[in-house]
Amino acid sequence: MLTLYHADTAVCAAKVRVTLAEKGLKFEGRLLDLHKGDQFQPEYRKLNPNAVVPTLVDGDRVITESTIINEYLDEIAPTPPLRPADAFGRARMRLWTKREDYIHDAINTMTTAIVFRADLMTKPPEERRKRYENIPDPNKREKWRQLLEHGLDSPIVADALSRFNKLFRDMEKALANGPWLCGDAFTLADIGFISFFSRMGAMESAGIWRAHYPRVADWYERCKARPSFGIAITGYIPEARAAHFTRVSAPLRTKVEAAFAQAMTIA
Ligand SMILES: N[C@@H](CCC(=O)N[C@@H](CS)C(=O)NCC(=O)O)C(=O)O
Repeated sequence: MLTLYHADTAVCAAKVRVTLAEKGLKFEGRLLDLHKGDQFQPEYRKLNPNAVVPTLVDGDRVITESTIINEYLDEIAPTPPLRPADAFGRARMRLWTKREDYIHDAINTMTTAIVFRADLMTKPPEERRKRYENIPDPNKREKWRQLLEHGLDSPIVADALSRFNKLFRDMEKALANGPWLCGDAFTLADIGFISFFSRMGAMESAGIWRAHYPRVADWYERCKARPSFGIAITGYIPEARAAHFTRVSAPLRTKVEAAFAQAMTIA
């Protein structure tokens, strides 16, 4: 039996749920509340020393890192295949999946600057500090501190938007050759980015690709049309949370779009 430690709206956990849904694999879910700090509990950190989700447990085997978990799932349950059959195809796919952590960091930047910041600025400074002071990685901790202080005006945000622009530009080029990032077949390369787009959409920021990258916009519509999108992504986002994301993000939409346009000029 597969057990997945995950969180409802966490984009990295959603990446793995999409793979599980595409393969029709059953799993036992253990939901963590990241806002309450379940990820920092010593029992969980024995499984995942980085104090993040997801973690997959397969019998007595513990696997961390969503990109690696996705390849593991494709190996233990090869049908339908989510990797190209040939070595060169898999190498090309991994050029996409290798970028996932780098782009995830940008997603985390935007979510922290837009939503987490709005949530935490209403709380006393000690409570705000508590949200990030247990993060094991000192760079990540410092990033949180700066984003809570400066929000969208932080240079970390400009860097995140520039990462998106480069990704969209490369995707736009690749999608001239077929409906999916590796051509005709839907693969782990596509899966790796879907929940990131969903998060940006939930933060009212879909305009940053819709306005400039039409093939990317069509690709995302195709991803949303797959049953796995509803099962693994929207099916886990509580309505109140989605409404909260919209409420907090809508007033910042123009600012995000202007900052993205600026990032396009320097990328
Ligand atoms: N590279 C890791 C990143 C995992 C990650 O950062 N997960 C986030 C949620 S998407 C998390 O658990 N954050 C914990 C926190 O916010 O303290 C992966 O792909 O599994």
